[in-house]
Amino acid sequence: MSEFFPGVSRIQYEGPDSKNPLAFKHYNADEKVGNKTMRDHLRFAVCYWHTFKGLGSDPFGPGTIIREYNNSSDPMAVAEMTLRAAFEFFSKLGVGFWCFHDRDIAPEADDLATTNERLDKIVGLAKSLQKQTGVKLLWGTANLFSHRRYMAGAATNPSPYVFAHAAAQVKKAMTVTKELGGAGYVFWGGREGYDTLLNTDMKRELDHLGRFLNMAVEYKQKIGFKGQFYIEPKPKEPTKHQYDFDAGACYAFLQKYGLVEHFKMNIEANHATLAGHTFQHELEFAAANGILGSIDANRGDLLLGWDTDQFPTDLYDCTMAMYTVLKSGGFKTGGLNFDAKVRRQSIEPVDLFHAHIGGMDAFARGLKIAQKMVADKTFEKVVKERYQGWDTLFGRKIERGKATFDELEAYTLKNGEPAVQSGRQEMLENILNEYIR
Ligand code: XUL
Ligand code: CO
Repeated sequence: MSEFFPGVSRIQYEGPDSKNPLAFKHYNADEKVGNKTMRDHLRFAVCYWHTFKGLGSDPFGPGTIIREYNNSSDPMAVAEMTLRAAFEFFSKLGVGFWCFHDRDIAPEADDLATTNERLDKIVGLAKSLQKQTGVKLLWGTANLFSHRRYMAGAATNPSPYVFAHAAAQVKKAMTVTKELGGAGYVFWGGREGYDTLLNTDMKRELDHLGRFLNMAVEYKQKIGFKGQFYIEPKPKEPTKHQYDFDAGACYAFLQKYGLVEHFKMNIEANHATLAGHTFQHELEFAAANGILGSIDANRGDLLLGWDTDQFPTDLYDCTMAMYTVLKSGGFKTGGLNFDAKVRRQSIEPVDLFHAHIGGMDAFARGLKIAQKMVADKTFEKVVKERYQGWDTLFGRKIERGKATFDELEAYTLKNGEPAVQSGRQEMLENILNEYIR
């Protein structure tokens, strides 16, 4: 069978001195960092939608990228060639996982039954390619936002018939994710939000979204799908105001609708920054609440303010993200999925390799630096010391809920003004700079 990436062979680790753009300088899959290999720490995944279906279109013009595997007028032939190209890419890059939306891998037909038949055909091929290459599915999901029926949302659509269509689609997407041995299933809100309150019943829409996700949990149990459910926060785009705004909003939503035990978060870097948070803030919030599951690895352009989905190259971001991941015990079912796309002018297939190699190297460096920070306990000691008052009998009594306002008033009246301490921020930032080099 002919190759889709003929000029590229399996990407090798050549070390930090290599000048070869098609080699890893830092990601050495079998090298141990702490007690696990880099491969097992980082669990890299390639996303299907940007890497194989994205052709560089933007609001001002159509795609700029021409791919050989699109060279047919038969959409199923294109789907099959694209899947073969994708598995060639995964193998040459040496990633362990991939992620997809149902409609990325198989084209939608005029009716749901035919669409499902098409999906089954491609899933059959995906199953055999997974077996041949050893590449596994990190998570699957459904595209509930591209078709015009979903213009007013899927689960939050004013029409129950659109809700029903979305339910049927998710049912099928979960079934094929299970069939492919997926380690997870993602719910990203798509168009679950609103553009104007003049035509929106917010309470009803939120209740419907809660109902929809509970129905998904019921179906998961029915078919015995053991993968992890994730919710992926995003504050805006495509709607002006998405209900899954950030990790905090999602956590409150999951609690209200009795879903917390069934979901973890899939945190995306660029979604965090769109919400006015740092990437690490969102990860830390999720970790603090025991719901950090997986990551969509990318970065935004802070001067632009939309979801630019660029490949991650910022060492501070990668380091601090891995610091939180390591402190919270590492990935279990999740991993680092490159939900990122090459720029519109990066029109050659080799650009896809450069992009992923750069992202993998950046996270490998982040992992190694973060592991050293964890092992040295430098920042951990500072934090512990800063809160040491809470480890005294006095502090513990408050934490355990055994103190009252009356007692605390009496203590303060007797002991006077509490001592204050420096936060040492500048010193700590300097120490961090010593790690990142
Ligand atoms: C959209 C986004 C999605 C989800 C999967 O911004 O991130 O691709 O990751 O639906
Ligand atoms: Co994403």
